[in-house]
Amino acid sequence: MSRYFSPEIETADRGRMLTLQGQRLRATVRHCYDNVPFYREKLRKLGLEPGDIKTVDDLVKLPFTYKQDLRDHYPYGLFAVPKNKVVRIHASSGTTGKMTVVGYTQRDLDDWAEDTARAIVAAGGSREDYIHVSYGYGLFTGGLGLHYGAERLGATSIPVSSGNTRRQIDVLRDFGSNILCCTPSYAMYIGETMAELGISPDSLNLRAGILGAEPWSDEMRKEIEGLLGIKAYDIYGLSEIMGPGVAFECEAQSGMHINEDKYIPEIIDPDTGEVLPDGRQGELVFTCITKEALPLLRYRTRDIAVLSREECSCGRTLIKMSKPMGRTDDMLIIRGVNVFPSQIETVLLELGLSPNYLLVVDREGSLDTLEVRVEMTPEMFTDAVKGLEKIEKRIRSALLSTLGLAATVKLVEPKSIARSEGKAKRILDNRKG
Ligand code: DLL
Repeated sequence: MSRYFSPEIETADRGRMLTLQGQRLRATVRHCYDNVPFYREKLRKLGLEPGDIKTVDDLVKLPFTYKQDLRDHYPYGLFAVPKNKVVRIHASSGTTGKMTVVGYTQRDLDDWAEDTARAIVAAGGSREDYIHVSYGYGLFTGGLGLHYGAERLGATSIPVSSGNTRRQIDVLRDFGSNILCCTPSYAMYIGETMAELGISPDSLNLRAGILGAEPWSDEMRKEIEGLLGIKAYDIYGLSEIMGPGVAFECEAQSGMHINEDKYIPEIIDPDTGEVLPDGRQGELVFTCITKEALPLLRYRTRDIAVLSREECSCGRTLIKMSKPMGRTDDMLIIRGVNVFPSQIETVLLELGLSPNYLLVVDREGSLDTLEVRVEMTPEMFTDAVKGLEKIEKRIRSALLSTLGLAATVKLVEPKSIARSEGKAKRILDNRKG
């Protein structure tokens, strides 16, 4: 069993990596300039020609790209190839009702499968393994992202998708799954359910988990490892850049190696945009250097992290990022679903309700819960209880269809949600770790 999926890249020396990145960056900037009017205009405004970008050091000259830019060009306006070259679409939540839509050519999908195949090998996987994929299949990138990586490696994918925990456990046990891919909170839930059912982890063949898509702590890692009898590896990614596998953890379990042959990372000061040296905490920014369908330059992830070039005991030379330590915006991740308070506000206003609301996020056992408290208008306050229940139900189903997330809804008395003199406080996050 090889320790690396792409040894020549994963252990490349710095000089070789910089040369490769430079070549690919030049080609990408040219591709963006020639095929994406948005980038052509941006570069022209800065007085830049593609030829001005020669090496990775020139990256700082390039403009940033924001989630808002994707939204402004919804759905396909930043695509750099004709429609007949796009073979797949995925999407994730945007800051308002609109989704962030991403596209892939066949070569993009091949590159992506390589990313997640590297992650599976780094978690000790090989072609002998059954890879149990419990990330959601669909517009979310988790399911299909790991799925194709497993097959690319020559392992066996088991596309269970998320939900139906009892059946997940049957499949884990009866099909002999070796590696479980899902969000850390779902891994924990599976583990707890097994304990409740009296199913010992020893009755499974599970060795590892490849867990990500939401923040999780080292304490949670220990709990999951204990409950499932596995080694739990972190995996990071975002749809705009590719999906899961932008970065992945190795046996050292101390940060995630970035697939920097495809995504050049930078850490910047989120307020000034200034690039910070390795080791400093700031906003993670990625430039895609192999993407055909949606090549993004200096994309502001809003994730706060630290980069490190310290030698890794696994032998990989790929730069490492820390676990994301927070976000520069107000995006919440609840049961793996990205949620912006502004989306909830839009739903409430569309239903003619008060924009005074509070989101209470908590964790019951291992599952995140969301309670949306909405102030009644004075007219509603005089309504009979039955009428209020109906409104709560309407809000609940509107939230479910917009966010894909079940929430508890509570109508509260007018003026009972604290007003703020500065920024409104919309979120009460009681989750720890
Ligand atoms: O969550 C892709 C993914 C799927 C990653 C499966 C890993 C496993 P999005 O839905 O676009 O894509 O959400 C991206 O999720 O900017 C982070 O804030 C957060 N995130 C992703 N992975 C991690 C992680 C997928 N390992 C956003 N730790 C990112 C903490 C994570 N946060």
